[in-house]
Amino acid sequence: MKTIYSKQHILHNSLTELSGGELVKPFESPDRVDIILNEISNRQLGPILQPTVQDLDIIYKVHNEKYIEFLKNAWKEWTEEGFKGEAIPTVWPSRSMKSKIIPKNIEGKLGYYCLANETSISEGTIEGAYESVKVALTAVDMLQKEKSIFGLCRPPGHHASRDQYGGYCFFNNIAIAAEKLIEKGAKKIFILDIDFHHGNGTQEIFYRRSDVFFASLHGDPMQAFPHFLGHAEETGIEEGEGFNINYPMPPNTSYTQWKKSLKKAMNKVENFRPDFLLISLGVDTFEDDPISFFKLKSNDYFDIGKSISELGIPTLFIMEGGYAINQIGINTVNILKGFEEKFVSI
Ligand code: SP5
Ligand code: ZN
Repeated sequence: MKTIYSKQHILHNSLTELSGGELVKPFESPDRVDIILNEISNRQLGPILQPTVQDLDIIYKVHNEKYIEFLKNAWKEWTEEGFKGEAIPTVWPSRSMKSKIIPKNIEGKLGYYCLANETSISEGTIEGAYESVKVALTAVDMLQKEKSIFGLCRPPGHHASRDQYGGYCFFNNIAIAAEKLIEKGAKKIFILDIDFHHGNGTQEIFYRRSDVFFASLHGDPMQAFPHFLGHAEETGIEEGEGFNINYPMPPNTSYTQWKKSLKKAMNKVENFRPDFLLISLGVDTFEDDPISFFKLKSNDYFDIGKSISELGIPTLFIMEGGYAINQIGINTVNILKGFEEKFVSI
């Protein structure tokens, strides 16, 4: 399987994450990519390629114009205000003050466009985020010829909604990939999100649509980030009714329990018969992940890959989370290797 990644992911290299009341080194760190790449070469998964030149206007199909403008200028505006640390909001249009009027100054705008403030914006953040989109788009181009591709995106994307960033995500890479496949003629896309966290951004983007089915397996939002979306009751609205499904699971969920949800989601894939299957690939379901609470083991990832491949659908893997730095390479490559060993096209 070919891997696409951009050397330039390093442009996004924030120093701070607000975690448990402290500013710590971000869990979503640049070395995540290096460790995955290293495992890919050691186990000879296949060629590792840089992204090609891409028309980035497709981002406007997924994200709001003002939001993109905000991201482009955020770091500049933050430093021009004279702030010393990295850009983090302090106030939101939350339930008791829901004004839709967008403030002018950067502190107000950060609150308007941010959904979770563990994610700092620093110099190069937006440039790094664009590189991640290029990776996803290049992977889409190659998927036309290949049965499967791995887009090693960083920063991740599934928490980014139409006009909000957070959860380490700025542009929703997998949603942009789906739009590009549709632009190229695909009629039906299935996005299966197996990151530990609910893909709130992806759900929101496609919630009213029946051409993109979204299914997510994740930690119950009653106890896990992003807390305010990802319940089983959320099934889509209007034309999208019945094309969204969530499988929230409790703390300490084992692979046996998790796989039951996977099988149900795979059933949905089979009934929907998509042209392409897009996987939001997070390995933060791992037992030793520092911010999550499932109990999957390294060998289980091999079985996940094998199971997904049995669907026999051209598959694009897009990297999302995974923070147990020592095993992130092994776990990720186990999924991809498991997929390759089994794939039989139908
Ligand atoms: C792409 C992705 O995986 N984003 C995840 C963002 C999670 N951010 C906040 C997590 C807060 C978890 N707090 C748990 C502390 C356990 N020690
Ligand atoms: Zn995650």
